Amino acid sequence: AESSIPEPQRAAWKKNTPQEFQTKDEFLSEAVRHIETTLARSLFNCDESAAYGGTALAFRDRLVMEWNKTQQNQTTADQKRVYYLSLEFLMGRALDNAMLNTNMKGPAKDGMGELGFRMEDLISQERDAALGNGGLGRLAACFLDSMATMNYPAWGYALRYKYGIFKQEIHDGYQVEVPDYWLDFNPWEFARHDVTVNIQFYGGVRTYQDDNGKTHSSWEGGEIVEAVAFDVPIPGYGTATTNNMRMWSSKAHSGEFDFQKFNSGDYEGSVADTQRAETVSAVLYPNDNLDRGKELRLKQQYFWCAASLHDIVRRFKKTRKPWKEFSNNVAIQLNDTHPTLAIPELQRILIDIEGLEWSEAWEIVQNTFGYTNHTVMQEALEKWSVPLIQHLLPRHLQIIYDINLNFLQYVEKKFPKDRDMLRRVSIIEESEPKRVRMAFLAVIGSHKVNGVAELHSDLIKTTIFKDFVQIYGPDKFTNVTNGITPRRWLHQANPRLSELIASKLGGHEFLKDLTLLNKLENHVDDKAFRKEFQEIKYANKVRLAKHIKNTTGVSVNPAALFDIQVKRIHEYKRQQLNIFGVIHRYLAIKAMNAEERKKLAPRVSIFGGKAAPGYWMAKTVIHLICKVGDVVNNDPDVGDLLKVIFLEDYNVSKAEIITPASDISEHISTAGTEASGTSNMKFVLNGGLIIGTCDGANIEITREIGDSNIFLFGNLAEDVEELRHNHLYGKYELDDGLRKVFDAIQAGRFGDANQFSALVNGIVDHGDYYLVSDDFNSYCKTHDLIDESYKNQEEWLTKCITSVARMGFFSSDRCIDEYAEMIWNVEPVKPKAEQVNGG
Ligand code: BZD
Repeated sequence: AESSIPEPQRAAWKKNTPQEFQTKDEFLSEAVRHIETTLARSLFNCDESAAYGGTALAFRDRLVMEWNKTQQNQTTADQKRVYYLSLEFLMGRALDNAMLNTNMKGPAKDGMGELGFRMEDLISQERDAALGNGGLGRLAACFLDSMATMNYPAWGYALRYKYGIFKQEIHDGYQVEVPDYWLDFNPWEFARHDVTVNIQFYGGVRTYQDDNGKTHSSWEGGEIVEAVAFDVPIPGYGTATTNNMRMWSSKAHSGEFDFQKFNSGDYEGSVADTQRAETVSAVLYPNDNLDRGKELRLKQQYFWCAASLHDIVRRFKKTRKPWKEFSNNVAIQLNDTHPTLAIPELQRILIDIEGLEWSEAWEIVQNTFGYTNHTVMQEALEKWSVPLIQHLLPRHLQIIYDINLNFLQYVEKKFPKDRDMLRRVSIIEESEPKRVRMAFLAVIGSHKVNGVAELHSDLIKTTIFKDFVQIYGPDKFTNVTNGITPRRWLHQANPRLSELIASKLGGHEFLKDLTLLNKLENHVDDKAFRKEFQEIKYANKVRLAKHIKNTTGVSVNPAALFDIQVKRIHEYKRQQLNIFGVIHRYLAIKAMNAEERKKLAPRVSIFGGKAAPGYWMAKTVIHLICKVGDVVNNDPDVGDLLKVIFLEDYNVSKAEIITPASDISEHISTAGTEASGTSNMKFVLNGGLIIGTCDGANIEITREIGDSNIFLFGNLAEDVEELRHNHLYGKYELDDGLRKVFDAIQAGRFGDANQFSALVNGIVDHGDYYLVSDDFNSYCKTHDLIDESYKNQEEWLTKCITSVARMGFFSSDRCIDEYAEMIWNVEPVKPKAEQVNGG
């Protein structure tokens, strides 16, 4: 505590605490100092990148001071902390977020203006921190923002990939992957070379008896890789709380390389070892919703779990509390099954190292962990091969087997003689080779399991975890519907809309309590407000049109209806349904006379998203979109009536430009496959409408905004199984409209038809697993309805405004409060009065 430090030291420290800035000049003196000294640039060679650097460093100083105080304050408060373990954090850029959350963008903007720079240009100098694939990683980032904003004592634990998700380039209509080396200038991280953990791999287990005849196990031998901590400050909005995200980076154990090998003449061997160690945190696996079972991925998972747990346990031991207090001090949330090895690892620490009894340790483990599931799709469920775990983590495999044994004995008692139940719920799948079902291990090792939207949370209880509901009762399973941070996804991405709302609601409180948006409904008939709302949408579309022109060369009309689908390319998300619908529309336009064409609302169909490098079908979909674009965009018959755009390299910072510019966005997964979706929430919050299936959070969005404000179509989740069955037994007919689309593709109207045969055959001959044909007619009709609605601009605008007003539920602040209360049992820690209150 502070009182233990002698007064003169305290005074000296206080006197020399770095200056905070409130004004333009105070900001400039900090920024310019950094440009001159930290970056070694002068007035004569200060370009945009240096100006960005100076601004970032000036703000970083601010964050660091609050960060230090927050950590000190949270330690003294001695309350339960939350640790959010996620293999992905899709943070995007940090500068604008830092300026807005500290409420000091104004002085910075004015200051940099004086140096001759526009703040938007500086902001776009920053590279995205793209340590994630899609929704799962972005959810983790939104949660960090919410936890800091609401003063929860929380840390994120991450892996510091040297290469984030690849950069996507489109060459001649094909995706090309380029490595994303993002670390050459990253002012937001602090290397903690003094915070390291040695992580063990391979080796074997030695069993021995102590003097009392008790048996012990010890994991010995193998190789060591060192984990080094890198910390990133996470500022809350309008609060001094600044939390920590700790990223682990791998390096060779004994310094640069193995000096023993070096000294014995094996120089190359020592270099190879070094590189092998660094490989562990080298690259983010670019698959979303697919498990490929690669050894290096398992190494990453263990490396990061073990380092994080070691850190958490070390922090707990400093409190000198007894072990039974552990879960009153620590809540660990598992973001999907990727961190599930943390469960046997904590059990190992407690029994092998700390000497607790099995059952005492196991109770601590179960009380500590919560597990969030993000998918029910079989191909995405992690199952690690037993021989692989045996080889890499021999002691953990034993512990997993012991967990399973205890669990199966418990089940056997509850359901005597149900052999099939035991086979079904066993952590070990009796395949060749045997495999460890990580989701089952996560359920068994946690006290709560949650899905991410109501439908999804119901589905996990009736499908993949059905037996576990019988075993543990329904209370172990719960729902926390996803949300998004309104700071980044409204205030930062759409500043004009944020200001307009603030002007109507009398301030920015809605950014901290999004339910206040409901007051906007009182203004839905206010002429001036409506006009301004509409103008903002138009301006956002102009901005996106410029980006489209700059990156693709295609001119699009900002007055056209912007129809957007941006997300990872996946068959279950059905970008193929969208592009087939676009072709259908194109064929219809071609068949129209001039009179009919005049009546049609002009459209721009915009796609964006990455395909996993090995996902051939997804790459084919990108190719088709590009080829359709080439034909449609150059067809003089069509003109402005239809444009088809594929935006390269969709990522968080591009989403900030794209999201505010939509009229309609597409969330059209096969019912029952999209766990929640979060971009659906972002689009509606930014005054766009959506077309969607009855899937994931679309259902709850409909409940909140009203079914007249959303365009729903397609079959329901409950009917999917039967429809799939019908396809397999030939009890269906290909939709007529879709047949015409396929005819056009097969006639070569979009280039070599062979290129697209797998896409067509998957539907015609191979069971149409994602039910594109079944939903096609209803999809196209719903788009016709959209055309009709868009013609009545006043009614459309009313729908948009009403929807924004009703989106309060989807703030990630609400999610975090639900997790805190139902799963973590943690309370906020108020920042100390002496901390500066941003916002
Ligand atoms: O998680 C997504 C779901 O598909 C969305 O429906 C949901 O909204 C979000 C947040 O809950 N899942 C992913 O993004 N999953 C992955 O990216 C992923 C990555 C690696 C391995 C498995 C899945």
